[in-house]
Amino acid sequence: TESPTFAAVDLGASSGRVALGRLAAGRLETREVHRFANGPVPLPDGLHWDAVGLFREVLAGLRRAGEPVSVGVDSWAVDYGLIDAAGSLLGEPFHYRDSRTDTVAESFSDSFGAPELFSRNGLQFLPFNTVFQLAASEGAALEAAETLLLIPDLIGYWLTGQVGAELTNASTTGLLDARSHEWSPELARAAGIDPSLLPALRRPGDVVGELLPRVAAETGLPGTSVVAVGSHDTASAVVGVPARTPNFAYVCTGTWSLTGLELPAPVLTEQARRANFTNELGVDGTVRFLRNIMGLWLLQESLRTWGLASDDLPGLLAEAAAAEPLRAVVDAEDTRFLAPGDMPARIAQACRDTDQPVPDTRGAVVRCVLESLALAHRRAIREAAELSCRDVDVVHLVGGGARNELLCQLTADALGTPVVAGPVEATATGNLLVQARTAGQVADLAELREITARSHALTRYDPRNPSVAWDQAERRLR
Ligand code: ADP
Ligand code: LRH
Repeated sequence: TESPTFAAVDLGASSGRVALGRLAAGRLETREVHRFANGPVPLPDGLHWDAVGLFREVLAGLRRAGEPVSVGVDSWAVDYGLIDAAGSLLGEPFHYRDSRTDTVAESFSDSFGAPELFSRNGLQFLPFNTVFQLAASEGAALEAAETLLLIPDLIGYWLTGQVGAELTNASTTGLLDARSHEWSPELARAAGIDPSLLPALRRPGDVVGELLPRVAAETGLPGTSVVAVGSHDTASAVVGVPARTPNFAYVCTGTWSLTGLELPAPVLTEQARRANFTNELGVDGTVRFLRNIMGLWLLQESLRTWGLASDDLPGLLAEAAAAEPLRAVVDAEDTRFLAPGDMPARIAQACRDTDQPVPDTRGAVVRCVLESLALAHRRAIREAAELSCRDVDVVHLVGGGARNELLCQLTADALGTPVVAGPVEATATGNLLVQARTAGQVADLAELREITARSHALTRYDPRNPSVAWDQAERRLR
């Protein structure tokens, strides 16, 4: 008999896709059946996501999915839809790049006490953590709301009618207790919401439910169920890291560069808080100890500012490869780059602020972005290793950025550590393999990573030159 097929719905901040996967001879065979654009939508009251439009694309993808035994949904973290007693969505979800949290996040953190907040939720301070978004919200929607659903749980609800909160993504809200892994009613109340708004937690591998009859009819999938995966895309991406040794670091590069280590337990020390590290929950009780680096968003927004499309990327990357090395770097964790806008102008200003030459061609801007990312990867990995007393022998770079050879090489150069790039679709891979495990086809995380390593062509980048020049570049940012 044919081995069963699984369907992964992976909603990234810049694009969404539906991919199919099945195990054959110890490998995962995958096939993308649908891909669609995603991004912020400016409405009069702020930046939103087009959640209903995304759901339409999910249905379109599932229509092309053959007959999968299950579907798993993952997406970016922190954002949510509010549902009323009748089950209706109360407005399009806000986008995490919306500015309404700009001042509220800091004042909330100050009045709660930043050390106290970190000791409870273990999270890095990012202005868009759900806890801050809720503290910044007011008005009718929040008052009418019965249930808060994170984006993958909202899609899961529309597919099955079942409500719940998958644990890995719940851990990004700032409302989950880092030790007990339960919702914290105190944090919910501090954010100004009734704790009953937060639905029951579910774990990766749990069955969410059967497709609603209308959805089953629409997609032609009568016998398919939805299975909870690591619904935070970064949780699934780290599952999809093809590590074969324990001393690995990862860089999940897409819109963001999520950079750090997988640990068995959170690091909740004052040093970790000061270094602004986060402890997000992964599959099988693992912890993602990492920092959010602005990532390829810097490049995406530069392209948008120049009126260029992703087809223009290869040409620009060739210009960047030919540009002068380490002429100027910026701090790729600076929140000045968070909101949509004229990224080349912001980069130029950041260079002036640090007495560096302003990149004067597009190739130079792209080079500056990639070197700044490489430098930020280096800083995050070195600090994560130090704060958790671990060694790092290899860096796995996964996600869309694994297609960027210059970024991979620069990351290896900056760190002085080999980089293994791929898979590009680590998130979909992690999503599919967790479903395969629920179906009884895979045992543990180690086996699942072995399957990933066997299934993908990976590229190794060895560090080229001594890292003195990178040490100097780093000092320019201090
Ligand atoms: P997300 O999941 O956050 O939407 P992805 O993992 O899909 O992001 O990565 C998107 C990024 O991948 C793009 O911003 C782009 O920089 C990079 N990328 C995509 N295709 C290529 C390519 N052919 N060469 C280099 N980089 C690429
Ligand atoms: C990446 C990601 C990241 C979050 C951000 C909001 O897509 O999930 O892990 O911090 O989006």
